[in-house]
Amino acid sequence: MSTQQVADLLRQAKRILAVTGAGISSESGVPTFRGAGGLWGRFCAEDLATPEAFARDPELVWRCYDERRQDLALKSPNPGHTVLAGWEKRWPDFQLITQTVDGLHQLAGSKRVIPVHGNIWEMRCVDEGSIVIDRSVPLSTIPPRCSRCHALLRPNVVWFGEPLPAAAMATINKLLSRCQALLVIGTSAMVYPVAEFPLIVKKNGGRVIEINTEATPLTGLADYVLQGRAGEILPEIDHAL
Ligand code: BJW
Repeated sequence: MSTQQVADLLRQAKRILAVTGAGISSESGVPTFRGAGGLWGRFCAEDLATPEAFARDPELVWRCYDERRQDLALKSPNPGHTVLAGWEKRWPDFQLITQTVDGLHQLAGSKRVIPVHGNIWEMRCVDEGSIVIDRSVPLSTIPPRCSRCHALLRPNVVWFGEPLPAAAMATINKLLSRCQALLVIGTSAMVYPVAEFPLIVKKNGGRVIEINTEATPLTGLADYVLQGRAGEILPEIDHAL
C-alpha cells in the first residue's frame, strides 16, 4: 500500500478524522507507554495511572508526573504534528482526536484537537472540579493544592477505570458515524474506548488507514496500512496530495 493511494483516498473524502497515540510524539523524543523504552516498562500502570493509585499515594503519582512534565517542557512538535495542523486548513471538516496529553499538537498549531485523555499541563481540584493551567516545572510543592479550597489537585488526565469526557465523546460519536476516512496514527490500539473507533467507522462504511512502526491489533482490519514513522509518512502523504 502506498502513500499515493492514501493521498488519493483522502483527496476524495470530505469528512476525515485522525486519531493519534503516543507514537505521534516519539520522534519528538517523548517516550511511548508500551514496548521497548516505554513508560510502563519503567513504571507500573496500576501504581500510577488509576484513581486508586492517586488516592493511595498522591505524592508518588505527582512525582512521576512532575518528572514527565520536566522532560516534556523541553520537547517540540515534529513534522507529523505539523502536517496534521496543516490539514485543518486544507479540509474544513478535518478533526483531530488525540490520546496524547503532551500538548504538542496544540504547539504545532492544531486548533481543532480533542484531547480525549486530558492534558498534562492542566490540574483539577479533586473537590471543586475546577481546572487550572500550570506549566511550571519542576513543581514547587508536591502534591500541589487548590489555591481556593486547599484540597488536592490532580493531573487533569484520564486514568484507567475513569470515563472519557462526556461532551467530547458525544461529539466524537457523531463524527465517527459520518466519517469517510479515519487515520489511526502511532497508537497500540489496545486502550478502550479509542480502540473501538476504527471498528465504528468501518461499520458505518468509512475507510481506516493505520500508520505505525509496528503491527497492532488493528493492522489486520485496516483498509490501508503504512508501516513506518509518522513523522516521515505524514509529510509523504501531504506531498502526494
Ligand atoms: C509509532 C512511532 C512513530 C512509536 N510513528 N508509530 C473494553 C475491553 C477491555 C477493557 C476495557 C474496555 N473498555 C474499557 C476498558 C478498560 C480500559 C482499557 O482499555 N484497558 C485496556 C488496557 C484493556 N479503559 C479505560 O479504563 C478507559 N476508560 C473507560 O473506558 O471508562 C469507561 C467508564 C464509563 C463510565 C464510568 C467509568 C468508566 C480510560 C483509559 C485511560 C487511558 N489513560 C492513559 C494514561 C493517560 C494519562 C497519562 O498520560 O499519564 O492513556 S494509559 C495510556 O494508554 C495513555 C494513552 O493515551 C493510552 C494509549 O496508549 P497509546 O497512545 O496507544 O501508546 P502506546 O505506547 O500503547 O503505543 C504507541 C504506539 O506508537 C505503538 O503501537 C508503536 O508501535 C507506535 N509508534 N513510534 C508511528 N514514530
